[in-house]
Amino acid sequence: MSRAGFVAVLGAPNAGKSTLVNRMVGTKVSIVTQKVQTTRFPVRGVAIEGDAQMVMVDTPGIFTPRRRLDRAMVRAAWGQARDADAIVHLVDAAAQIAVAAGDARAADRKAALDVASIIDGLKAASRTAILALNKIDLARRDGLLALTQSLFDLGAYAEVFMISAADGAGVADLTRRLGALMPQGPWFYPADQSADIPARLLAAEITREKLYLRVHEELPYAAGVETTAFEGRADGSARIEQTIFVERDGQRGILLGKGGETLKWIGKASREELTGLLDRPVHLFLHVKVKANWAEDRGHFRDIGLDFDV
Ligand SMILES: Nc1nc2c(ncn2[C@@H]2O[C@H](COP(=O)(O)OP(=O)(O)OP(=O)(O)O)[C@@H](O)[C@H]2O)c(=O)[nH]1
Ligand SMILES: [Mg+2]
Repeated sequence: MSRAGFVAVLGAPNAGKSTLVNRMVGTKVSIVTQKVQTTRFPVRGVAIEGDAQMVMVDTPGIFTPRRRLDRAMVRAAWGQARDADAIVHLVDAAAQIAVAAGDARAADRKAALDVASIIDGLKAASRTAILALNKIDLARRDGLLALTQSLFDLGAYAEVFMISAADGAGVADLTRRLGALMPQGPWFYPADQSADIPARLLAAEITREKLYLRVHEELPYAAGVETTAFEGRADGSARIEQTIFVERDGQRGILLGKGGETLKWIGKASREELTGLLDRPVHLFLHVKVKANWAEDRGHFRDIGLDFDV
């Protein structure tokens, strides 16, 4: 009898959720950057452990929302947790230890507040989760043990794993455990399928990743990417057109860069990765448009599967 189920990976922004899901799936299904709030909508990847198929659901980070988009992101993350057979609460252990030691950066302190609110949310929903302490490659052993104890004592977790999603340490143990938790039943996806994100959405995400890597401050959060055309050509290549929306004129200038070099860099990096992911030559055309309220556009929410009215 086979087993199959859904695993929601929850956590504060930047905890390493997308990195973990990509590693468990064995291929890149979700974009990763060093910036918070990279993932904007739940992304599914399929991991297999023995006779168990786990649909790994990468979720947007849970934080205190300000914009409509933030609210929809956080709501979507909790929605995935509600529907999952198992929940992994992924915590950046290095950030938590820095807070406990009193030498945290502002981002670490923010993450600690988000972790506390996630624990409250789990308890309010009467859900126990698996605690996965991530980034142990950056954490001191004594700090880790103290952190494990203090978090476990809060009563929201069934068990604890220590992992590094980046280098893979501990991930096999976690995967094995999750596999054993999946209910009996037929698999949801064919054995050779690892992702179910539509190609045009994946293409937009890859470009957004490159944008996050290249521009800073508020600009990444003020930008959205939409694939407007995606055609296979007779020679086997793909022709992709995308629009990057920004909110203000000045942001458009920064995104273009001197002589257009910033946009050129983003386009080249995205095209190169898409060529590998789609396994065919890619012609990528990027346009930048100023649209003050793109993040308030109902159609954009629909495209990325978020609920506009929350
Ligand atoms: N050193 C180290 N870095 C890690 C580890 N896991 C993830 N990272 C890094 O942490 C950063 C954030 O990783 P993501 O996977 O994008 O984090 P996320 O939780 O999906 O973030 P959001 O989508 O913004 O909520 C990236 O720079 C990763 O390379 C780890 O185990 N060790
Ligand atoms: Mg992510």
